[in-house]
Amino acid sequence: MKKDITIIGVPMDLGQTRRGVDMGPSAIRYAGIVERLEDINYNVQDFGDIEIARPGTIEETIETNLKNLQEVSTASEKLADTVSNVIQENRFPLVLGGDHSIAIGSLAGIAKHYENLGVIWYDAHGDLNTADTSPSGNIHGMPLAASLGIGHESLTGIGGYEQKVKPENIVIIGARSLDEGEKELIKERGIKVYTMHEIDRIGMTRVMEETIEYLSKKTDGVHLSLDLDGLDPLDAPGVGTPVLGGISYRESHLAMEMLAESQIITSAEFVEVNPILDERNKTATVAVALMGSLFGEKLL
Ligand code: B3U
Ligand code: MN
Ligand code: MN
Repeated sequence: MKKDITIIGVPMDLGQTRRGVDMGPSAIRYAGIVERLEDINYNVQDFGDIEIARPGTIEETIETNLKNLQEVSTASEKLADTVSNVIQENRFPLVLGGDHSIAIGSLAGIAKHYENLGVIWYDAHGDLNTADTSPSGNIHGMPLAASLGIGHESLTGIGGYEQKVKPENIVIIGARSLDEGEKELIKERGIKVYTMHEIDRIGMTRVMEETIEYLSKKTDGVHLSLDLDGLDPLDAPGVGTPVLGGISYRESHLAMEMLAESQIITSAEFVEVNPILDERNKTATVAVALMGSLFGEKLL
């Protein structure tokens, strides 16, 4: 069954320090996401953008090294409510970032609708930092930890509950830049990770077969959180923290096509598109093409 889709833009750039990622939702719309999905016969509604405060407009009352904590936390609550309403209406939420801190709000809104939500974290990074382990204080390096219930309470408590996802329901794909604290957390909690080493070694086909098998056995819904920096910077140059040696455009298409075939994905977000750092909107165009495949576009 094809669900109707609601697109939610989140022009968030407060989770990191490079300007421009707030224009991600516009760039993705400009690259034709609505038409692309309508062409494969979806009913698509564009909710528009969640309102994001400008830095410094919300008074910081909390003592912390986390940058823009209160703005990020306020926006996350709004996003959580919006996403939750979309699911309530029996529509598929497709969230467009914005930096990856928005996943805190997405997951807070989504997870309350599932007993056992699975998460595929497609990313060069683990995003498993906390205030204590973060080298940067940037909240976009923390959303997966926050969603596990680890970190500052202003991030872990979004939506009024702590643990959005269980460690055994997470699969990270594409990791190649993990901080020491993140590596420890991965081992300690037993989070499944396919680093670039495994992708090179066993190939994307097997990585996705295993991921789908692992998650479909024990979850009742799966959220895809796709950070464009999971891809190689040659294919997706418009991201804030590019890391060499990433997943190719072709491997990513294959991954999306296999997810489409499996029908396990129940919500998705595409984040970190930064048109200011991009080459002629290439990264947004790649994002749109991947969304096409995720929603079942066929080559033949
Ligand atoms: N792990 C580093 C860098 C980083 C995380 N996510 C992105 N970059 N995009 C940090 O700052 O937490
Ligand atoms: Mn990320
Ligand atoms: Mn990343």
